[in-house]
Amino acid sequence: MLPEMLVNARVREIALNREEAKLARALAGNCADEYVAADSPEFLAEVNVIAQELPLAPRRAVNRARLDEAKHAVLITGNMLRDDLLNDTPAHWRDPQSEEARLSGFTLMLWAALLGDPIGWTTQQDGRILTDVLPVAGHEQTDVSSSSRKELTWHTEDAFSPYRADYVGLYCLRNPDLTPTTLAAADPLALPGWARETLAQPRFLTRADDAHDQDTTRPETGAVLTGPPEAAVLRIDRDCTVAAPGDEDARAALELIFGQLDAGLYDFALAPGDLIFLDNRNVVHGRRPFRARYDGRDRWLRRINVTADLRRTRAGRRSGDDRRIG
Ligand SMILES: O=C(O)CCC(=O)C(=O)O
Ligand SMILES: [Fe+2]
Repeated sequence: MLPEMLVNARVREIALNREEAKLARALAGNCADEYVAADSPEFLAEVNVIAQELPLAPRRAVNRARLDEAKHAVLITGNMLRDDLLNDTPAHWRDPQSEEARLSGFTLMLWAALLGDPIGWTTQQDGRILTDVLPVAGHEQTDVSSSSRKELTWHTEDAFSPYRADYVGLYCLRNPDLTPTTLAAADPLALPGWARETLAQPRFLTRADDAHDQDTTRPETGAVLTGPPEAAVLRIDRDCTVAAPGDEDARAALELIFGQLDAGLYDFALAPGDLIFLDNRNVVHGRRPFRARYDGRDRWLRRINVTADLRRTRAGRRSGDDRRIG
């Protein structure tokens, strides 16, 4: 992360020193030796305990950030990566990966375990918990994370679901053009009172975005802006959220919050070794367009969804309330 890109004080940066980065890498390496995969059930059953062996100072800092209800993101910089061992950026997220990429998955899981538990979707990237964000040939103009030429429009991750993640973790392995991720938070007090009240009521429909297999999904009804003004909670997708049919006030209020988030969208470029946990309650996020090269050096992020309350997530799945959670 370049210092001049620290554009928003609400992104809480934790810079690892060399010693801390070495310790974290060694811990991830031990895990990679012992467990078959970073998202294997055996590792997931242990990761919250093992993560307590991460260095103390950054672990404390993550915990302070966790308790900050108004943060936009937690950023951990200085993670040790060996680009020379990564091999080519895969052409597709299904392709096999290098040992170094496998190790990076453990690194991401370990830091994530300080914020909650990872979850995946049976309808996304073949049900994987640890997913990859990389450009795929033929997807350039689509609305999924493997797009490139088209802006990935801002969204709450999986806004359609009451069981969406509390954090989206992105670990940057490569970003040759420093293509920015985008973020925006709401400012409820800058909206008229009637709009604030309308947005807090279940008068909006959000369909699942195209990253999900569409056959099992249905639109969900909900509010789009709730909680106290100083820590407002968003549930909104620029492309997938609409007002309930015939509800003119809801439509007008939605236009206002769309406009506010459009205007407030700011860039945040991840550099290799940066690991960011976007607060999926407080901010929407997206990605600026870029030109993929397909030369093995393309932008590559590893991604996980993290829930702060796994019991609630599991209860939702058991009740059949949400069949998409894996
Ligand atoms: O590529 C990025 O920076 C963000 C992609 C994104 O929205 C996601 O992976 O959920
Ligand atoms: Fe996203």
